[in-house]
Amino acid sequence: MNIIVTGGAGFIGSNFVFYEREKHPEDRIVCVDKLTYAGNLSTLEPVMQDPMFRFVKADICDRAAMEQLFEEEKPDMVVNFAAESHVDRSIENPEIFLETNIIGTAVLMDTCRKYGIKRYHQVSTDEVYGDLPMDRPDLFFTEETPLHTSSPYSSSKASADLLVNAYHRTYGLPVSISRCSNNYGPYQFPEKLIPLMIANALADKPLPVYGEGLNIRDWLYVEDHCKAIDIIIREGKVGEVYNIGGHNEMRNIDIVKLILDYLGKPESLITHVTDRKGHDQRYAIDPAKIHSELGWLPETMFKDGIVKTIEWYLNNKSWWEEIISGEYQNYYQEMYGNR
Ligand code: NAD
Ligand code: TDX
Repeated sequence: MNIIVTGGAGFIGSNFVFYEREKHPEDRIVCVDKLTYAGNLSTLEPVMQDPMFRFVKADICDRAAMEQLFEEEKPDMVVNFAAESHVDRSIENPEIFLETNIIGTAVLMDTCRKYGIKRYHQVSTDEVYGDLPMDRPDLFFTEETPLHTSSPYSSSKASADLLVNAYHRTYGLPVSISRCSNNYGPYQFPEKLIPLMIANALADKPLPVYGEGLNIRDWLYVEDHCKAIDIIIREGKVGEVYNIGGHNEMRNIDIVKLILDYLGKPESLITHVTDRKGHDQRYAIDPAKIHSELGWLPETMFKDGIVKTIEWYLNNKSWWEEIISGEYQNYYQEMYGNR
C-alpha cells in the first residue's frame, strides 16, 4: 500500500511514520508537510534514506500541489495529521487554524475524490466535544456526544469533522475519523504542557500553570495513539468515528509536580499565571467502541510513559534546545511575558 501521511514532521505524525515503517515495512509512506514552526525535518532523519519513504514539502491547502502529488503517487490511503494544533495560538490568531484545519481538509478530500482513494482518515481530537463539568466524574465523551467547542482550534477541528462526514454522505468518500485525548511522548513541540514544563524545570525557569492548575486532561502515550490509528485505517469501518483514550485523567498541577519531583527540582518554580480564555475544564474519553469493535487497548501506563518521556527529553536536548533558541523566544515572550 501507498499511504500519504500529512503533518508527518510534527509530533504525532512523525511517531506514526516510525510506527508504520516498523509495523508494516511492506507499505510505502509519503509524508507531506508544510514545515511550519511545528514541523521539524530533523525529526524524520532516521527514515529519510529509507527507499519506502518519501518526504514532500507542501501545504495541504495548495490544490495544485496536492493534485500533482496524487498524480505521482496514486495513494491508497491518506491519513491527515496536518493541522495547527496549539489552543493558545488559536486564541491569539484564529485565521491560520481555519485555513489549514478546515480548507486544508477540504482540499485533501477533493483530491481524494478526483483520484480515488480506499480510505481518507481524519485525525481529530476529543476537544470537539467541549468539556465536562468537574463535579460529574461519571460523565465521559462517547462518539455520540454532541460537538460543542470552546476555542478557535477546537472549532476548526469540529468543522473539519463535519466536512469529513459530509463528503462521506454526499460523495460516498470512504472516510473514518478518530478523536483522541491529550498525547505525550517524544518529539512533542515544547509549547505544549509536558515538554514545556520539562524544558523550564531543567533551565530553573518558572513553570507557568494556568489558574489553579486543577483542569483535567486524559493523557495517552503517543505510540498507543499511533497503534489505534493503524488499526482503524486497516480494520475500522468506513463512515465511523472512533474515540481513543486510556482512562488516564490527571490534574495539570499534579503532572507539573510529578515532573519537578522526577527532575529533583523545587515546587517553588511553579508560578500560577492568568488562566487561558475559555479554558476547558475536563476531558475524559470513553474508548469502549474501539476496544470492543477493534480490540484496541493502550499498552503504556502513564507512570511508565511519563518517565520514558522525561528521559527522552533529557537524552535529546539538542532536538528541543535548537527549537527553543530561535523564533520560540518571541512566542514565549508574547504568550507569557505579561501573564
Ligand atoms: P503538531 O503541531 O506537532 O504537528 C503538526 C504538523 O502539521 C507540523 O509538522 C506542521 O508543519 C504540519 N502542518 C501544519 N500546517 C500544515 C499545512 N497547511 N500543510 C501541511 N502540513 C502542515 O501537531 P500534533 O500534536 O502532532 O497533532 C497532529 C494531529 O493530531 C492534529 O490534527 C491534532 O489536531 C491532532 N491531535 C493532537 C493531539 C495532541 O495531544 N497533540 C490530541 C488529539 C488530536
Ligand atoms: O503553559 C501552560 N500552562 C498550563 O497550565 C500550557 C501550555 C498549558 N497549560 C494547561 C492548559 C491545559 O489545561 O495544561 C493543559 C494542557 O495544555 P496543552 O498542552 O496546551 O494541551 P490542550 O490545550 O489540552 O490541547 C492538546 O490536547 C488536545 C493539544 O494541544 C491539542 O492539539 C489536542 O487536540
